[in-house]
Amino acid sequence: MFWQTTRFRIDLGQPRVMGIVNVTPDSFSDGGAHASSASALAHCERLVREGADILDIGGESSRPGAARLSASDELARLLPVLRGAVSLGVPVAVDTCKTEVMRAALDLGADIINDISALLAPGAVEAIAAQPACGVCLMHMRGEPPTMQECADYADVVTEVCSFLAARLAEVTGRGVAAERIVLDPGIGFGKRVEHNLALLARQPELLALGRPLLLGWSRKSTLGAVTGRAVNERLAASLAAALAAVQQGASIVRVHDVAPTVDALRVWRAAGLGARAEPAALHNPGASGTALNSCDRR
Ligand code: 9MG
Repeated sequence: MFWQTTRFRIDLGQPRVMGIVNVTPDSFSDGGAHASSASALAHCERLVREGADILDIGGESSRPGAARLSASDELARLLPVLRGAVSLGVPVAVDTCKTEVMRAALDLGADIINDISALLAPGAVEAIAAQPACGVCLMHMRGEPPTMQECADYADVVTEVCSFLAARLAEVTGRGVAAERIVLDPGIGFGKRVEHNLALLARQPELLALGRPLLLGWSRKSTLGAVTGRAVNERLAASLAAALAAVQQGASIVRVHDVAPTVDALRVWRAAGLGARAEPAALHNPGASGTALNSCDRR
């Protein structure tokens, strides 16, 4: 199973670690520690040294209650960091919901668009379809960050998230984006309460049945605080446990702040032989298997 992105065809035969780089003064979990371009780029370099397979750079905070930013302010934060990050030898994702930001990031060489609103903004699907190969992550979110926790009501959260992601996958592929460019994400914490997030973990195989690889972001999230009673800066152990549980439940990519410890945890998981995966029939890609590229090989 592969994830096709602009410059890299990422082999998902083993779980991949996506390192988070927030270029935001109001990020929920790192307090805006990387708000200047130089320190954000230094953080990118550090995450790559620690073993990140993919970088995810964001200029607008998506924490519950976060204020929205204009596209020009988001670009002013993002582009100087992206310019440097694309030369670090790993695929670079840009976390944005704005079509204008997607276009500019792709023009500058971004490999992946990570969109917490699943390309629902006007023109977003067209911006992705206009590119021959960029990757995209379609995430489920109920409402929008400023108010999303007020929308956390579901009859059956897993069924509703599956239906939403299936519909977005059908829409985006129907408009010309190859399925092998797309991964799906249930959006832990985005308009969901503790019990919803835990149900999504317990029933993650239902999401896998959508036939695309899953990206999961549990790192430092409030559900982990609710379960452990720990503050955001004390959630490393809980984040590692959640990442491993997500991978054990079939996740292909984990989006994390703490790259080095996650890489170590996954090494132990693989050494124990737990990493061998049968390829689900729905995920088999005969075209990709013929090319036999190694992990994250450049195209
Ligand atoms: C930007 N961002 C914050 N949390 C996220 C998550 O869980 N998944 C994805 N894809 N992006 C996220």
